[in-house]
Parts: sequence; C-alpha cells; structure tokens
Amino acid sequence: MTNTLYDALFAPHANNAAVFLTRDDGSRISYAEFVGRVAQLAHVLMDAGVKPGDRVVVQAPKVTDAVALYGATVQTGAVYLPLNTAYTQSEVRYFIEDAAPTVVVCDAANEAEVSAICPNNAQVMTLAKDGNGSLSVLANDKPSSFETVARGSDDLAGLLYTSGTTGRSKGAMMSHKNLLSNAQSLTELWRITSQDRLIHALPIFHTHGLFVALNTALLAGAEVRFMDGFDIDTMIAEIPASTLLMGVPTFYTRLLSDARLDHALTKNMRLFISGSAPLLAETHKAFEDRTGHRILERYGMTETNMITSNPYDGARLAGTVGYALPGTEVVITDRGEPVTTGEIGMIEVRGDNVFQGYWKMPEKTAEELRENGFFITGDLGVKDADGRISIVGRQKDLIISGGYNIYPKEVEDVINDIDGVLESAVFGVPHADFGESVLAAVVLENPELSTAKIAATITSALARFKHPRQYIIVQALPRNTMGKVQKNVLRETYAT
Ligand code: MLC
Ligand code: AMP
Repeated sequence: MTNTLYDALFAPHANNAAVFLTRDDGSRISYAEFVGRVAQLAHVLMDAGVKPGDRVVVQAPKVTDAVALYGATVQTGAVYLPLNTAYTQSEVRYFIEDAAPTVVVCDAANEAEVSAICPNNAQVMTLAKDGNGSLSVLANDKPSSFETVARGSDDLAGLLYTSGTTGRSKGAMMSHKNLLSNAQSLTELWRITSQDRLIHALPIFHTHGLFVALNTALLAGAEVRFMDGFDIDTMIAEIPASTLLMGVPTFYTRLLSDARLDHALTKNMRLFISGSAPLLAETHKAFEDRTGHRILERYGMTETNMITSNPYDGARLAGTVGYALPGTEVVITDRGEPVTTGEIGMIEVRGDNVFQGYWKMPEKTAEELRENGFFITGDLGVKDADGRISIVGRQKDLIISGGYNIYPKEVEDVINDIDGVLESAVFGVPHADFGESVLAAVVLENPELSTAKIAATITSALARFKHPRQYIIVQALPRNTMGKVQKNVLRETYAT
C-alpha cells in the first residue's frame, strides 16, 4: 500500500537505530522504536473507528506520543488536527463542531472539560506528561506493526485552523503533497542530514514546530532535542552539542539578552533559522556580532507552508526573507495584476506547497485562492530584480506576538458583546520580548463598567496570548473621513 507522507517520513526508519528524540529528562527514543510506537497508536485509532479522511483532534502536551500520534494519524489515512494548548473550552468547542472528529485527544488534566463539549460519536482519549494518558496506556498492548492505509498525494493529512480577519477560524486543508513537497525543498535547501541535531523548543501544534521542524528532521533522519518549551538555561546547555535551531524571533532576542551567548558557545552550530514573525535587522546584526552566525530568515504561512528562504550559501540579508523556494512561485500584485520590479504589492504564491482550500468554506477559499492556483497571502512585499523578497507590511489586520497570530476582530467581537461596551479597537504595539503586544481601546456605553470586568470576560473566552495587556478607555475611536477606524493612529499614540 502506498501512503505518500508515511512512506517518505516514517517507513524508511523502521530499522533505523539512530536516536530520533531526546527529551528534557535525558530519555531517548530511536527512530525504529518510534516507528513501532506510531504503529501501536495507529491500532488504537483504528479500533476507535478512525477511517481514511476522518479527523483526529489533538490538544495535548508536548510529549513523544503526541508526535507518534501525528504519525499514526497519517498511517491510518486520517487527518491530523492539532490545537494550541492555550485555547479555552469555548474556542475548542468551535473546532470540534466544525471539524466533526472521530477521535479527540486531550491532556488528561482536561478530560472532563473536553468530554463535556464532545458529541457522543467522538471518542475522547488522553495524553499525559507521565505517560499514563488513556491513549498511551491502550497503545502499550498493541502490536508494533500496522498495515499502512493507502493515501495519495492529494488526500488530506492535516487540518490546521488559522484565525481570520472575519473573526472565525478557518481550517486549512493540507494534502500529503503539500506537506511532503515543502519538507523536501527545505531539507535540501538547508542541507539537513542525519548528522544534524535540531534543538526543538517550539510548540508542535503549529506549522513551524510540527511541519517545518519535525517533517524535515524525519525526512533527513536527524536527531531532535525535544524540549518541553523554550527555556533559556536548557537552550544554552544544548547549543554546544547541537547543529541546528529553528525559532521565532523571540528565541533570538532572549538568547541575545543572555551573557552566555558568544562565539565559543555556538561554534558547533551549523545553522540558526528564524521565522513566523519579522526578525528585526538589529537582532540579525547583534546576533552576528555576538556569535559570528548570520541567522537565516524564512517566510511562510499555515496555508502555504514555507514560501521563501534566505539562501544557505549566498547572502543572508537582514530585513529580507530571501527567494521563493524551488517549485514555488511568488508574484507581487496590485489588484491582481503583477506590479513592476521594486514596487510594493500583495504577495501571492503558487506551488505544491499551497493548501487545498478552507474546510467547508468554499466562499472563503474562492476569496483567497485564485482559480489559477495563486494564494493571496495578505502580506505586502517587494521583489528585487534578482527575485529577493522583503515583507514591508500586512494588508490583513493581524498582530503577531511571540510568533502567535492574533486577529483583532476575534478579540473585538468578545469585547463588543459585553453589556456596557459601545465599541472597541484592538491593535498591536512594539514589545521587546514578543515583537508585538496586544492593546484594546474601548468606548463605553456604561461608564460604570470596569476594565476588570472586560478582562474577566476575555479570560473565559480566549487563550491567554490573545488577551489585551491593557484596556484604554477612550471617548471615541479615531476614524478617517470614510468612518474607518484608524488603527495606525492608535498604534502611534500608544506605542510607548
Ligand atoms: C506566552 N505568553 C504569550 C506568548 N507566549 N503572550 C503573548 N504572546 C505569546 N507568544 C504569555 C504566557 O501565557 C504568560 O502569561 C506570559 O505570556 C509570559 O509567558 P512566558 O513564560 O514568558 O512565555 P513562554 O512560555 O516562554 O513563551 C514564549 C514563546 C512562545 C515565545 C517561547 O510564545 C512560543 O513558543 N512561541 C512560538 C509560537 C509558534 O510556534 N509560532 C509558529 C506559528 S506557524 P501570564 O499569564 O504569565 O501573563 C506560522 C507559520 C510560519 O506562523 O511561518 O512559521
Ligand atoms: P500563520 O497564519 O500563523 O501561519 O502566520 C503566517 C503569517 O506570519 C504570515 O502571513 C506573515 O504575516 C507572518 N510571517 C511568517 N514568517 C514571517 C517572516 N519571516 N517575516 C515576517 N512575517 C512573517
């Protein structure tokens, strides 16, 4: 049976004795053991009634079995749907209703909360840091081989939700080909091999930590130092024995604020990669001054996987995101028409990396994915004569904080629904650690309403990283002559 993604990422390691993951407690799992674990979990999924094309929702801690569950979902021909562990019950409810999964895997600590929002036909299983989640326990008795379910390159392997400017999250449908083609391009471009040791401190519920980092490591057979999360001391301790780091800009600013970062510490490192948010030119320069390494910045999106990358051998220029990946076309457009070289416009992208559309949202798909295959990113950029791309802004109203996306509309909707609020505007201001931070300007109908009450409502509705760090009560929102709220004015006024 052929299964495009499984055959490329997992099957080749069935007899590979090399280390795949090393965890914070020093324990390790080899590639061969991991492939066996994937099979055990695949048996559990199949016993739970998972069929090809079914969705497996996963909101789980960063444990080895969560990675094995990704493999198992692919091996059973199902669709992996990871969720941010910070999402609240009301956020998770929407994803479960929208995706109608057969199996929902959650943290053992949240089992009651998640079960309460699952329909009867979805089976809830758990993962836990101590290995005693029900999914792990069930898998322990299963055979360590499983007959892989056939899947072709256009079949779905992943469904990743991304918030939208309309406030409702959209499920980006990723095919086997979308994921594999991107992993192949990146592995080749960044020269990832079985000799590499990747420091993995990202979460595994987003494209960056899941597909960019793990798919490339699996394809190359690299070792992964699988950290629970970003921790500066562990990072500093692991750098001398590693060769590769993939991080968001916050990783690099945090490393720079540690006096232990220097040439000697990083001399074994081959490559530092940054993405998911803009890397400031000053961070790029300071990092080179301190370590001699020029960070390689790349650009991507959930819907498209990675789009561009600075070169491995050529100049890695601060403030640019490099060239379109092999097999990926990037055009800069103005109202759909290509602009002349050097002009600013909308970044559009086409290639095997581009998703299949939004889950059950044909109108949204048609708005953003053109019939000719180009996806409209919402990012504004400029292309040099030699094809090098720089991102200069965003047309979409989006805040990126520490690599997490926050769509203001989603937060504004919750604030505006509170009794006593007339309207609000949520916007981003510069933040030394997270790049951007969220603020809210609120116009009250009821002057008695406290910001504490607003904050409490937000807390029960939205994940912590989306919360405004400050609520500013204003008499009116600044508007232009067309009546549109001027967020640039708010950003400038409250920048400090
Ligand atoms: C944590 N907090 C955040 C936050 N992360 N708030 C805003 N933005 C964030 N990114 C909150 C915590 O809940 C906590 O709240 C407080 O801020 C301080 O937490 P911390 O301990 O300092 O944060 P930490 O756990 O160290 O996390 C920071 C981080 C993490 C940068 C390591 O956010 C992270 O791993 N970001 C990576 C996100 C990512 O993978 N993005 C890729 C998306 S894919 P309290 O309650 O204490 O106030 C994509 C496509 C592409 O974009 O191109 O890659
Ligand atoms: P997401 O929807 O989480 O996949 O986030 C994708 C968005 O992150 C892109 O549309 C960009 O706005 C932003 N992004 C990713 N990489 C970079 C980068 N290197 N520089 C600037 N913005 C980036």
